[in-house]
Amino acid sequence: MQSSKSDKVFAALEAFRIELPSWGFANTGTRFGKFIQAAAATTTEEKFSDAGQVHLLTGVCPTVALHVLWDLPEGVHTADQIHRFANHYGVAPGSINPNLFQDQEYKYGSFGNPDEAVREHAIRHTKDSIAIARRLNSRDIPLWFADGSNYPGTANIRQRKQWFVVGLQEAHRHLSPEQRMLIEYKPFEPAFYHTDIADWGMALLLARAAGPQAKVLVDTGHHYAAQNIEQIVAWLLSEDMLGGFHFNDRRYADDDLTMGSIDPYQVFRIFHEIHMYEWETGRRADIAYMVDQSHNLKGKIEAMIQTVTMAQQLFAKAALVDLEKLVTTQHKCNLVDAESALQDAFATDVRPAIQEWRTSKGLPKDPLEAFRQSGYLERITKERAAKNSQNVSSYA
Ligand code: RM4
Ligand code: MN
Ligand code: MN
Repeated sequence: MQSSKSDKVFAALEAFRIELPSWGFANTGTRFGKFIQAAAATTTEEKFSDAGQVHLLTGVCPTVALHVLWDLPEGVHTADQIHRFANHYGVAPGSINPNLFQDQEYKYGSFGNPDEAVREHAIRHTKDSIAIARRLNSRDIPLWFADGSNYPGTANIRQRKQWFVVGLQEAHRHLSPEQRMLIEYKPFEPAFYHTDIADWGMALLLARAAGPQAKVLVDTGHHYAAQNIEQIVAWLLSEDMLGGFHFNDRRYADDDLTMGSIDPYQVFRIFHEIHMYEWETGRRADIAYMVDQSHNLKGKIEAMIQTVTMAQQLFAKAALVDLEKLVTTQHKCNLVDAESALQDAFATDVRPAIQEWRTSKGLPKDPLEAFRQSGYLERITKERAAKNSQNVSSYA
């Protein structure tokens, strides 16, 4: 690879960090049941330990996203313990995710529930989560709502929208100046007729209504199959409203598969829009890159290393687009050459340059191989097998 290209790859990798989800290391499944892995993390401490391994080997995952109900069951009282895990395992707490979907009272919604007491409960939990985030020096509070309805006529859509505005404004007032609220959207599931925040436009309107520290979170699995996600990204960037990503890949629905496993060109195109925005504006896009995946069949740590490696490759490839050429050819409507600017970058093998970068950082060239050699998996399998064998094997 020419040195100008490998310089670009190096610069891209220097700028790229990606957050791991604590829940990606635990036993998860589908609504039909869970497949138990003997090595899966059974406690928050084990999740930190596993995330720490991925960071140790890749060097680009310094933070781990936490889900309040699953990782901080005692709320803010668990914060000191989290600090200890962070120090011990070398990964800091990242985004703090309130859980507004699992309690029984959320059967008919959280912020959009017709029952005022439930709405208040949901808002309180969100404020508590903001307080936890403050204690943990976490900046971002992603909000994903399962709210919606299953049958036409059963929910007052406009009324619920208004309740969302009120709830989000109330929560926004509790943010510290440096904190952000990231509003996630999803068009279907668990609600199958209407979802209260179904798409990026709804999330954008609600974020604007909530206040200046609210931005939109794009979860790549939360779109209809043919949707042009990079266009959404470009629009959110131009509106200064793109707060972050939850990366995962999908073929049919919100499949939570490994990033880039089905359609790596889609992720490349998203990264290209970001690089192009930064190049044109001279401004660094302030975006939180996060993984939101659940690996039901693959080994969890291996799948996470694979994800991070793929993310680096696609981010680096996108940095190789010849933007001068692209802009000129776009201007002249030279379609074939403009398209080729993307295709040439995508076709470039950036793996050798990434390996060089890793070596320059004292990191293993091949993090997956290094993980397999490390003995970590064998150790945790022994330590956790008994605990995991007691785990529930079904949701029924
Ligand atoms: C949802 C959504 C949220 C995540 C939960 C676990 O589908 O993507 O971001 O917090 O799953
Ligand atoms: Mn998500
Ligand atoms: Mn999801």
